[in-house]
Amino acid sequence: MIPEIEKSLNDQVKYEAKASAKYLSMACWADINGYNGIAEFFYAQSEEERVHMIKLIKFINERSGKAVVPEIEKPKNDFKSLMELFEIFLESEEFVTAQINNVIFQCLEFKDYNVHNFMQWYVAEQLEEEAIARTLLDKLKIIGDDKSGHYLFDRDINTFQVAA
Ligand code: OFO
Repeated sequence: MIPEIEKSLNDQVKYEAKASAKYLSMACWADINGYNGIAEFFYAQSEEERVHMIKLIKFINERSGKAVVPEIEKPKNDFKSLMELFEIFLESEEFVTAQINNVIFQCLEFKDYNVHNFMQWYVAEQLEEEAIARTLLDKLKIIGDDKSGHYLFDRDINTFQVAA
């Protein structure tokens, strides 16, 4: 495996691990503040990010690279509001998308079409996740500070259909 690409993929492992830890922390906050639907949503998101991380790790190792399990700092665990929670969610997804785009760009520079092909799965996944994050934030903006709106948002969050 091209060393520069191996380094970028290992960086990506770290971003997925960080996203997983961040969403787990967000799930905990939601759980202890009575938002059970939102907690379930972020527990599931956290799990998904872990799956993304493992998929990268296996790919690196199978291609004669060396995957590095990253050290992760403690994520933020207190949030001012649901709005802040979902703003962080969208920012986090946008950040990951930008990093994936960098990897894709690098693959083209090095003419590494194998990794380029592998990364297409992440491109599609990010498209979907960003769409979900944007839709949820838009809904919260409509709801504003309305408590019964928050109640319904929490109740229904796992049933929203989002077209990416
Ligand atoms: Fe890993 O899918 Fe979002 O960040």
